[in-house]
This record gives sequence, structure tokens and C-alpha cells, in this order.
Amino acid sequence: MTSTWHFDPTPGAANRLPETVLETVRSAQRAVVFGGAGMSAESGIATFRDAQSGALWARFDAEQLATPEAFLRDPERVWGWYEWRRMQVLQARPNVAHRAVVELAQRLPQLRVITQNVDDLHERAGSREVLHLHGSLHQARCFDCAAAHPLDALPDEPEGGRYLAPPRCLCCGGPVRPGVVWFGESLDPHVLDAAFAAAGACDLFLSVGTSGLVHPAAQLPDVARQQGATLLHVNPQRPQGVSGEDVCLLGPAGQILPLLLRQAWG
Ligand code: BV8
Ligand code: ZN
Repeated sequence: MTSTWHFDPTPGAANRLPETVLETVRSAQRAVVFGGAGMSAESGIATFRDAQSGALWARFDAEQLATPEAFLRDPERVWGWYEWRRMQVLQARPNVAHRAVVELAQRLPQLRVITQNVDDLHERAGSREVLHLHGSLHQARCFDCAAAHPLDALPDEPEGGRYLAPPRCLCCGGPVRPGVVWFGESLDPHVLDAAFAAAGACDLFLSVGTSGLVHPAAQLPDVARQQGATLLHVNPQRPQGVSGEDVCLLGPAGQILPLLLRQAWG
């Protein structure tokens, strides 16, 4: 039977987490943090399914833009969207949740961080060896020959970004694309294998800020649960795929992760 705990935003609220949760976190030997766009929400980065407010792309569904077909059909719109997102990330800072993951790794040395995000905020907070299932905004490569392409520092963008012609590959002249995994594209098999191995060996699987909709990433919680791990889900809303003895900690990651650390280790 899954259980649910609600964060109380009332100033001064005790927000005492269940002792079973604190003991599970304290005693974890092989923990995994599995993050989604909600991990970066409190850095001001729009989550993947929130409307891209105020942007040229507000009227487009992100999933329609995050495909190779969209890039081939309209490279300027897609490249402009990614450069706008990259600029947002460059201007953002890691938030309390990213820093809490760094502190958790100091408490739980075997901790593995697996992210669906394409920003570098975990790394800028101090996390090491982050597994990026869906690639990175901060890498680019040729659409045709896959040669890596250097990304320049962005000029200040007008509010909402603009369409931009993608650069041309320095090796073959092909169009440069973002270094992310688009819908319909396979994930890097090495990264995916490492993520499944970590989920298959963990005793604590801490899912933070993901709707649990995107595959194959969405299978990782099931892999962890099936081999006996305890699953905690940190999210203001109950995500997809919660089952069994999972515990939902409903609230923002920037509030709940520091609570976990403070109450588990004083
Ligand atoms: C593939 C990079 C093989 C680009 C992304 C099986 C079943 C169903 C569908 C499929 C399936 N297998 C494959 C598919 C198709 C597809 C898929 O999963 N479709 C779904 C959506 C229906 N998958 C693929 O295509 C994958 N490839 O399977 O290859 C293959 C090969 C050839 C042909 C066919 C198959 C590739 C998937 C990768 C797509 N790329 N990103 C980019 O970023 O532009 S995914 C994208 O979604 C982002 O990376 C994002 O991280 C990710 C997941 O979303 P979330 O992170 O969960 O974000 P979301 O906005 O949804 O939710 C945010 C959550 O945060 C919410 O729950 C919210 O409540 C919470 N939140 C908000 N604020 C806070 C918070 N939480 C905590 N604190 C807060 N403050
Ligand atoms: Zn090329």
C-alpha cells in the first residue's frame, strides 16, 4: 500500500517526516537519486510540460519540437528553442535541491545521480559523474556526421528568444544539432546500461521532480522496486508509476530534500 506525506507550507509548520523514511535514508548503502525537470524548477527553468511561458514556442508542445523531424522541417525554430533554453540555464543557478543532492552524496558515498534533465545544474552544484539519460544542452554535434561542435557564449537574448539558423559543421558543412536525445531516438546505451545497473542494485531510489511519463527512463523505478529497493517520490503532485510500498513526499524538492537531510542527520 503506497503512503503519502504532505509538505505544509505554513510558516513555522513542523513538517516532521515519518521516522521510517528518515531511517531508510540514514541507513541506505546504495542510494540512487533519479531526477526530472522538477529538480530544476526552483532554478526558474520551466519544466518540460509546463507551457514555455513568454516564449516564441509557447504555442508549441515541447514533444513536437524535441524530434529530429521537427529539426529537419524547421531547423531555425528548433535550434532557436534550444539556444533559448541553453541561455536560460547559463543565466540560472543551481537551487537548494541540487545542493541537497551534493550533501546527500557526502552522507551516502555510494550515491548515484541519474537525471533526465539536459541542464548542467547538478554539476554546477558539485555533483560528480551524473548520468544524463537525455544528453545535454551544453553539447552540440553535426546532424550529418556527428562531429562535436563547440558552442559559443550566448549574446543576451531578447525576452522570449528568437529563431536562429543552426551553425554549419566545420567538418562536413552539415547542420549542427543540440546534443540531446530527441523523441524517437535511442539513448546512449552505455548511459542507459549504467542507469539500469544502478537502479538494479540500489536499496533506496529517490525519485525527484519527474512526471514518470518518458520511457525508457520511466522503467527505472520499476527495476529498483522489483529488486527490493525502497522508493521515495518527491514531487508536488503524485507522479505516474507509483505503486507497492512506495512513499510519496508531496511538496517542492527545494523544501523536502533539505528537510530529509536535517531530520535524518540533525
Ligand atoms: C526511445 C531531451 C527507442 C530533449 C527528452 C514506451 C511507452 C510509451 C512511449 C514510449 C515507450 N518507449 C519509447 C516511447 C516513446 C518516447 C516516450 O517516452 N514518449 C512518451 C512521452 C509518451 N520515448 C522516446 O522516444 C525515447 N527514445 O525510446 O528510443 C526508440 C528508438 C526509435 C524509435 C522508437 C523508439 C527518448 C526519450 C527522450 C526524449 N528527450 N529530453 C529536450 O529536453 O528537449 S525527454 C524530456 O522529458 C526531458 O528530458 C524531461 O526531463 C523528460 C521527462 O519529463 P520530466 O523530467 O518528468 O518533466 P515533466 O515536465 O514531465 O515533469 C516535471 C515534474 O516535476 C512534474 O511531475 C511536476 O509536478 C514536478 N515538479 C514541478 N515543480 C517541482 C516538481 N518536483 C519537485 N519540486 C518542484 N519544485
Ligand atoms: Zn558534419
